[in-house]
Amino acid sequence: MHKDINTLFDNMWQDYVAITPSAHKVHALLKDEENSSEIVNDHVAFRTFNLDKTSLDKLAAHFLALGYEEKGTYNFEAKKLDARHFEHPDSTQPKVFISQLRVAELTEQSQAIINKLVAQMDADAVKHEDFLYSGRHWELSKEEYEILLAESEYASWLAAWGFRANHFTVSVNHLQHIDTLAEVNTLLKDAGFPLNTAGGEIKGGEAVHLAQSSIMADRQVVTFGNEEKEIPSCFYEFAQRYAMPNGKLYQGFVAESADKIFESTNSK
Ligand code: OOG
Ligand code: NI
Repeated sequence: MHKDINTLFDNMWQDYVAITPSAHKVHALLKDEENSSEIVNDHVAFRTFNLDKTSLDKLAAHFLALGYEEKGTYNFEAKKLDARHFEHPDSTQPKVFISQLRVAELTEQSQAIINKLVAQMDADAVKHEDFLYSGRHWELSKEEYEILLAESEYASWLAAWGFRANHFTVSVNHLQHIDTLAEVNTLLKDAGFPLNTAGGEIKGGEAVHLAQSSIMADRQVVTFGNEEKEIPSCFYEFAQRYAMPNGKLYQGFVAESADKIFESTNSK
């Protein structure tokens, strides 16, 4: 059981920045612009396989135990994913987006690889306090990685990186000196960070009550057996939320935009 939300998110952040040096650099850039040390996190996202040992429900249990509630469900037909998002009654806490790959919809070859990976996990690993920042629980060869990559970028990312936040998200609403997501994007581009341009630099907008952008994932060298390969790790996202007709800020996600945010871990 997690002691508290802050400790959990601190641990997830440490694990994330260790393989996402750009997140530290973007933090420094924004803190400089803002003359402030506080950057508010809008949400984190997790990826998993929809198998018994690793299901979305089992990841979600960690957040439900901390008082989070399920709020929205999403389906990504082409990417073969289901997702849900969770909010805490204390709206200052970050939201959580968890997706899962519908493994049975992949080719027999990819299914066999994924089943072999998950078979190496302890049955109750998913319940451990450190699971949400525990990374990979299996041996994976470069060949297996490449077979998965050819069929599903998502499957290959998850096989290589395992269980950890795949992004944190700057809440643009909470920035004091920067008003819009477009301004954030200009700052990022001027500083040399490559934006994810799938579906445009800004995904969504005021009409859907959520505008999002992200930088492409950093690249890190990963060990596969006795081989090494540089592959995409994690990325940083930026979100601006707008009020709904009832005056409240929209707290959900937008499937069409999310579909493109997933591509921040593509190799290009
Ligand atoms: C999640 C992508 C969706 C969002 O904010 O729409 C998402 C992922 O890349 O795993 O986080
Ligand atoms: Ni996101």
